[in-house]
Amino acid sequence: MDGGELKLYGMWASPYVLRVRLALKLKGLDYEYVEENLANKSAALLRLNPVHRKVPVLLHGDRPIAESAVILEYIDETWPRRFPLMPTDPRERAAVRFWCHFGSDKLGPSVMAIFRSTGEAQRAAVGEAGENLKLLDIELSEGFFRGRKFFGGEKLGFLDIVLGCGSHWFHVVEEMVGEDLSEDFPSFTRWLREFEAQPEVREVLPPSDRLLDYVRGVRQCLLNQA
Ligand SMILES: N[C@@H](CCC(=O)N[C@@H](CS)C(=O)NCC(=O)O)C(=O)O
Repeated sequence: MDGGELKLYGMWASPYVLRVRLALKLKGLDYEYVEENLANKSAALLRLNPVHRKVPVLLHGDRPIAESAVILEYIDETWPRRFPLMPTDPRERAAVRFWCHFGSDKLGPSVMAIFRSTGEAQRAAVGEAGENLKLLDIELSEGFFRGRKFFGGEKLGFLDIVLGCGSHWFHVVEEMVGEDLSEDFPSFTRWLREFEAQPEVREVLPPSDRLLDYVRGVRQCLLNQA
């Protein structure tokens, strides 16, 4: 492997770790996987990511890289000819980066707020997450990426990985609020179905019942802390 062996420090339910696993899978790169206990982080993780102390961390030879979007860019730039993830056109790259930021600054936090709340506050959080999801739905049907199967075109691309690896939590939200939300977001739902049907995605996604149990446990901890 160019520049040394790859080792990924992760946690099975983390959507950020999933991004890296999917990118490595699409690129056909082998790596050693180290499952972290986030309640008792290893000395190696704390040494490799002293700033954020979070997973994922990718170790390439003796070089640690942290922050999932940074890791994806690193992987794509280091192995550019295997399944390219970032488009080459500057306008399209800007659109990809814009919606990546939207995912981490607006959509993700609004979905997390659903898990942290109950009753009236939870209904408000579902409303806000719904508004954000509608923006993404409109982008898919009318925006820069309209008419495409994936954000990346006919194949998965950088933005599909970034948004898709958190989007399977959509089903967890549906389960939690007890509603089928697919009709409210038709373009998003179509894209998500295509994403989840990809063989590489199916290989890395955790089973939804295991994820649901995990989210219920995390939600209980968050509510106990509130
Ligand atoms: N912005 C980071 C977020 C990573 C993140 O939040 N990781 C969580 C797991 S999903 C974590 O390691 N949490 C441990 C902690 O907060 O102590 C990225 O994109 O990699």
